[in-house]
Amino acid sequence: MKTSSVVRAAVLAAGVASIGGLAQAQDYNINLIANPGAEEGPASPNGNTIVMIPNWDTLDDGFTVVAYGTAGFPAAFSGSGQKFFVGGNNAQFSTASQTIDLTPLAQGLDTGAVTFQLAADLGGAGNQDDNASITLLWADGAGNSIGTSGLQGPLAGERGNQTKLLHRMTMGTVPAGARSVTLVLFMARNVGPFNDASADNVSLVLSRPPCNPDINDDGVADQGDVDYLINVIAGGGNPNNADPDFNNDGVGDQGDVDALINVIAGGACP
Ligand SMILES: [Ca+2]
Ligand SMILES: [Ca+2]
Ligand SMILES: [Ca+2]
Ligand SMILES: [Ca+2]
Repeated sequence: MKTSSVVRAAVLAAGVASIGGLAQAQDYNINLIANPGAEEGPASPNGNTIVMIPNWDTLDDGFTVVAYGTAGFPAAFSGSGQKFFVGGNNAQFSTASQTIDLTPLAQGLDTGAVTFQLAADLGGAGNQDDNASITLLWADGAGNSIGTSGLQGPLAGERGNQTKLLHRMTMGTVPAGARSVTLVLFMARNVGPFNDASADNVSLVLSRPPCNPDINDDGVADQGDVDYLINVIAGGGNPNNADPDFNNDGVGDQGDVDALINVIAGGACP
């Protein structure tokens, strides 16, 4: 059949397209991964064919999507949706990845105080140790590696030799100066021709530490802080070296005063 060459061409086209359309991280506290649960795009009828997987960069290495309940594969569970990622046929190793541009969050990332939470449902089949793992590759503005983070899925023993996925989560600090992150979903086969490593609900969320409304550093958050901030924004002295960009939008202006007043009144951090 010529199907594989057609699919390969489509996958390569998708890979090229993704270079020009790098997804941008626009905010904290949201999942930065697109199509995180394999719900977009088609499913392979039996896992033996490769399908187009929207938003993921794939190689022609077997990595594919299967519907829950397909013979030999896990059953759906609460929150699973209808489909999941699987290692695929004749694949000792297979991968899919997404690279996210973190430039919009640069100001926060340069503080070195941004944290991440990486989570996914990861699994495999029966008593086989086929397993899924995730690696985060953090890079600076020049594309140089500045650190890695990882999440390992369960082996057969941890699954009780059942064909299913288990929730796995890890947290850490984003390396200061990060400007992009590549998430690599890595499927490893240990038994048989089929790579049964499975994954679903891939989530990468970045968070900032809580804001500090005590701008003037006198131990209380009150009108004095608002006055201090207004004075700094107006070009006045800043003896406490406070960051006037309270709402982290890149400029010090009335928006910061409004945000500070809101926080002091009991509102959420911007
Ligand atoms: Ca799913
Ligand atoms: Ca296998
Ligand atoms: Ca204060
Ligand atoms: Ca601001």
